[in-house]
Amino acid sequence: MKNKFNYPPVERMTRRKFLQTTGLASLSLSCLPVQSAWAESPATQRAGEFSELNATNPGGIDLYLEYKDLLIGGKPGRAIAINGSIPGPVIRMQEGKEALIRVHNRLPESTSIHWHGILLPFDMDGVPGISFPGIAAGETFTYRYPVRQNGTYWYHSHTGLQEQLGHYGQLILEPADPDPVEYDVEHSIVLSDWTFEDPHHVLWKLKTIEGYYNFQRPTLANISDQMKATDLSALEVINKRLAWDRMRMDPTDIADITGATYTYLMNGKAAHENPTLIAKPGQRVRLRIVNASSQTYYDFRIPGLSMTVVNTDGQNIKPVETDELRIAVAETYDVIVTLPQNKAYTLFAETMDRSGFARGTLAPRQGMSAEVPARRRRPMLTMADMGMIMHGDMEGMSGEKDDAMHHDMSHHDSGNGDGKELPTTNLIERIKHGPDEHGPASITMAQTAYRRLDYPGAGLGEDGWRVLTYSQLHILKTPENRRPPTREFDLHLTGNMHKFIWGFDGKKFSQSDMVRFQYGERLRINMINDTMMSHPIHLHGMWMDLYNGSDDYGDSPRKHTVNVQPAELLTVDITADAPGQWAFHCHLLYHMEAGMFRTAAVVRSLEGDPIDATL
Ligand SMILES: [Cu+2]
Repeated sequence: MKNKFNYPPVERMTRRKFLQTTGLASLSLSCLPVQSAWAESPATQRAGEFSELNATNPGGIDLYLEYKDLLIGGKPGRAIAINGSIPGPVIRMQEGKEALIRVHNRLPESTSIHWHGILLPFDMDGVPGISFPGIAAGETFTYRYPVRQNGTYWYHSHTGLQEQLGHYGQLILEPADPDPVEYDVEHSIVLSDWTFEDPHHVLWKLKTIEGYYNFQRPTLANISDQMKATDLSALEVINKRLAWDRMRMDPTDIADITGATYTYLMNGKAAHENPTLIAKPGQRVRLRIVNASSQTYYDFRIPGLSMTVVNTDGQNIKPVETDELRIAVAETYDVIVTLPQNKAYTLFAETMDRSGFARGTLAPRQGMSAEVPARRRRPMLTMADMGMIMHGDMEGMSGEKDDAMHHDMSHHDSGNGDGKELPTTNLIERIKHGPDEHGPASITMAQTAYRRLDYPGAGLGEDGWRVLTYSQLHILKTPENRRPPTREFDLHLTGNMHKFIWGFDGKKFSQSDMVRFQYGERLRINMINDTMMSHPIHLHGMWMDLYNGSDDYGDSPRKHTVNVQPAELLTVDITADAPGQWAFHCHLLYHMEAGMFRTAAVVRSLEGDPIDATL
């Protein structure tokens, strides 16, 4: 058997070696921007000055896409602006009406807009090569579709790496019925990440130089830091590191792109620009938070204020009070907060890897600010994050049956139409990681994936305040036609972070077939994260009902994007009610680009071609 932990000696290059070979060692990394020839002019507009449009008003709206020089965090950068700004305008739509959007492509290249989380005819979904050919340079494409839902969503490019350049904005769909969420004022919070490097250069470095942006690796010098943080002796720390090394994993690989290149933005503004949202004391303030980042998870909190979470991914949930929430890339959360007094509060969005933060202020008037909290320690992944559960490590797992451990990993389609319903509760608690046939693209992390809905995530939950978990999400009103699934399959999230190959079931998109959903069926997907990174998995066109471990299956939340944590087994159920073909992918932009992507075709029979929904 091939030693799965041995790489061919070629291709792998450490950062140090890269710097030596290229003679760049003496240059600071920030000296590689693409816009160096560009000179700042006083007339240059600042990023973050965006407008608001209503796409269901008579006549519809026009969006103009162009490259534009903007001041981003005060520094000149070349962005893809929508109607002159990054983020693009906030677009409102009224449920029950028809949205009409003319997109004018003034870029010298093809582009697209995908309406994230919106149920629509598949040829309006905006994914080049799947829904339509894309919008060629100089062309105008008209999107027109009925608005059949409400809530907070967003839109973005689905072409190449354009999203990294600012091609995104917030969508707000106003409900046709009275909104069950009561509020006096509302504000958009669009979180994102920005790099002054060419995103293609970023991707090239990720593929070529192991851990390029990870400057937080353990070194001999910081052994004492780790001892302090973990209460371990020096010997234990060293042993731990040796164990990690044997597995070719790095416990600090929380994010593959970090503050080394990223400027973190809230509403297009860097932390020092302090974007300020206005609310009077006593008002119920609805914050619509979207993570429009390419690659960055945020941990969001407002020190001194508790937040009531009322909506996620556009869906109203039973209100749950919390102090902090992790927002995966492409997720949305709406929270209600109230200023108790006439003072300012910091909107603090710390990156999951703690390499930076976005920040703003919620205050009764402009010009106020509050203390900005210190960044916390960089989290270390645990052995549990690697699926290395030792006996007795996990509370409540000791009574587990051994057969669960040896659950059959092969696809177990039970077929459709045999009337057999799958259980809705008491799902298997853990499962073995993928078989070795996942091939060279998969660094198999032996052993186990398990349900982690109660786990707030690496680096969270030990600060003495409440942190939201998926197990706390319960839908406010059970959707109609929610029924037990009749077919299921396993989907392994696989990757090799050292080679920057990402895929499903060990295959990149280019090597893979379509995933087939049978029209009308109720389908279960067990996602098994074989990697040590979190992946936000997004399905276009259809909801994923998240199995949240609740006894009342009817109140599971439904999501367009689910965060699958390291070594997690996470189950979703889908009603395949949307004819056509749809994208199904990891929403980390560079993972998607590296191959963590599938086409999900809704078919009449599982062997057949996609239903031609345009007829
Ligand atoms: Cu991913």
